[in-house]
Amino acid sequence: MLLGKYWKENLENIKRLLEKIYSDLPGKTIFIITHRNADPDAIASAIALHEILSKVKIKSYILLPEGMNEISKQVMEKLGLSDKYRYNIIDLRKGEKILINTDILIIVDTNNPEQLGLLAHYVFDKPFILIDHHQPGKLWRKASMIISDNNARSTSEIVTNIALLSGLGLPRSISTLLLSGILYDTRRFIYATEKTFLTVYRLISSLGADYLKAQSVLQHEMSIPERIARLKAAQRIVIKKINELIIAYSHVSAYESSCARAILELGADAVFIVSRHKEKIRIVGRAKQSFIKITGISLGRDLMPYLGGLLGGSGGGHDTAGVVEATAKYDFKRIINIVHKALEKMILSSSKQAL
Ligand SMILES: [Mn+2]
Repeated sequence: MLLGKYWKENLENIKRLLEKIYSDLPGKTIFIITHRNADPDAIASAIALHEILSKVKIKSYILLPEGMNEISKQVMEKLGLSDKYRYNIIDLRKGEKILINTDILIIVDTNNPEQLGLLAHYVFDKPFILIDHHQPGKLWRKASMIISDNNARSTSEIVTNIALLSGLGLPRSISTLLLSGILYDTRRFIYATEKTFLTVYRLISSLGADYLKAQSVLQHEMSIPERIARLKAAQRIVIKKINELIIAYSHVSAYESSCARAILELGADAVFIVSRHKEKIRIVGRAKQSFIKITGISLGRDLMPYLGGLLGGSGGGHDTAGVVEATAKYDFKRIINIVHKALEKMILSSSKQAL
């Protein structure tokens, strides 16, 4: 079998799971639980498992602590699944007592109870099966069965292999949903392993997943105001250079981070978007990874806190993304001069600079 060498390590576990499903679970009610704010990988894994269970007449419900995220809602809607699963998916905002009504839980795509939101303190009261691709976490110690896989980069891959091994098949839309889950967690295959591709091959050829559809349902659709903000930001760009680095400045009144991403995409090494929010000004900064490498300057650690001090506010963030909020007067030209001078000084005095 094509996947032979990869399946071996996990084959026995999946077989045990299927045996358990066939022998112990009929007649019982199962809750499938994902992490809070469920992403497409979590949702896809839960729904595919629900389908596999229902094929052998096992009743299950999907419990979502604090609902699903925006992209999951879009994926479900576009695959025409939102209505279909309306009665099987429980969006849990309160009422963790619901767990009393179950015999066994299946927890997917989660390694720590903290990620279960308001169910965190209740899951240990019931036996549970864990199906997950993350590093071993606190849930591992209490799980009555663990289906994991070092070569899987998403839970959807593991569930695909469960579906393949069960020989039960899946509806085309659910196979496509699983493929969206894999695409989402691997960031369109950036983090894929050799096994990911083999699993996807089987998901498409044996289970009928539609690759183009799985891609398109993940596509973020921008609203008209967001697109206009991006175009305006592009129109107002002020370009400056520090040696070989291109620094762009612009101003908009909303969608600052989306505008910043767009301008990086256009070719800037770093970008700063200035906006006014009532009495305050905000500067959203974004830089390419290469900018951090060349300059040794982290926006969140070095530049933004410094600018926050200069402008009478505060700043912070991560290496490539930072923000300053301050009470300074809104004057675009003056602000970009302050930012640029500070940046220039930092870059030119940075010991790591290799310009
Ligand atoms: Mn995942």
